[in-house]
Amino acid sequence: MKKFAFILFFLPAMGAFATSDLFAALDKDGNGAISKAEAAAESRLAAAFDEYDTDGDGQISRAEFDKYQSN
Ligand SMILES: [Ca+2]
Repeated sequence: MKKFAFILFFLPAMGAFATSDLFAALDKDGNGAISKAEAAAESRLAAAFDEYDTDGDGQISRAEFDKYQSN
Protein backbone atom coordinates (compact mmCIF):
# COMPACT_ATOMS: atom_id res chain seq x y z
CA MET A 1 0.00 0.00 0.00
CA LYS A 2 2.81 2.37 0.86
CA LYS A 3 4.56 1.60 -2.42
CA PHE A 4 1.38 2.36 -4.39
CA ALA A 5 1.03 5.77 -2.73
CA PHE A 6 4.68 6.45 -3.50
CA ILE A 7 4.14 5.76 -7.21
CA LEU A 8 1.00 7.93 -7.34
CA PHE A 9 2.94 10.77 -5.77
CA PHE A 10 5.97 10.62 -8.04
CA LEU A 11 4.53 9.81 -11.47
CA PRO A 12 3.00 13.29 -12.07
CA ALA A 13 6.18 14.91 -10.79
CA MET A 14 8.27 12.92 -13.25
CA GLY A 15 5.93 13.86 -16.10
CA ALA A 16 6.25 17.54 -15.27
CA PHE A 17 10.03 17.19 -15.15
CA ALA A 18 10.17 15.57 -18.60
CA THR A 19 7.92 18.31 -20.00
CA SER A 20 9.96 21.18 -18.62
CA ASP A 21 13.13 19.46 -19.78
CA LEU A 22 12.09 19.49 -23.46
CA PHE A 23 10.68 22.99 -23.09
CA ALA A 24 13.97 24.21 -21.62
CA ALA A 25 15.93 22.45 -24.38
CA LEU A 26 13.87 24.21 -27.06
CA ASP A 27 13.88 27.59 -25.28
CA LYS A 28 17.47 28.29 -26.31
CA ASP A 29 17.59 31.90 -25.08
CA GLY A 30 15.81 30.95 -21.83
CA ASN A 31 13.16 33.69 -22.01
CA GLY A 32 10.38 31.28 -20.97
CA ALA A 33 8.77 31.04 -24.41
CA ILE A 34 9.53 29.18 -27.62
CA SER A 35 9.77 31.41 -30.69
CA LYS A 36 9.16 30.20 -34.23
CA ALA A 37 12.93 30.04 -34.79
CA GLU A 38 13.42 27.97 -31.63
CA ALA A 39 10.52 25.66 -32.58
CA ALA A 40 12.32 24.83 -35.83
CA ALA A 41 14.46 22.37 -33.84
CA GLU A 42 11.34 20.24 -33.20
CA SER A 43 9.81 19.55 -36.63
CA ARG A 44 6.45 18.35 -35.30
CA LEU A 45 6.09 21.49 -33.17
CA ALA A 46 7.27 23.76 -36.00
CA ALA A 47 4.70 22.29 -38.39
CA ALA A 48 1.85 22.93 -35.95
CA PHE A 49 3.26 26.15 -34.46
CA ASP A 50 0.22 28.35 -35.15
CA GLU A 51 -2.07 25.65 -33.77
CA TYR A 52 -0.27 25.62 -30.42
CA ASP A 53 0.28 29.39 -30.27
CA THR A 54 -3.32 29.83 -29.15
CA ASP A 55 -3.00 33.50 -28.13
CA GLY A 56 -1.24 34.29 -31.43
CA ASP A 57 1.70 36.21 -29.94
CA GLY A 58 4.23 34.31 -32.06
CA GLN A 59 5.63 32.52 -29.00
CA ILE A 60 4.71 29.21 -27.41
CA SER A 61 4.42 29.65 -23.66
CA ARG A 62 4.90 26.80 -21.20
CA ALA A 63 1.11 26.42 -20.85
CA GLU A 64 0.72 26.24 -24.63
CA PHE A 65 3.63 23.80 -24.82
CA ASP A 66 1.97 21.54 -22.22
CA LYS A 67 -0.92 21.13 -24.67
CA TYR A 68 1.59 20.08 -27.35
CA GLN A 69 3.08 17.52 -24.94
CA SER A 70 -0.31 16.02 -24.10
CA ASN A 71 -1.29 15.61 -27.77
CA1 LIG B 1 12.81 31.60 -26.11
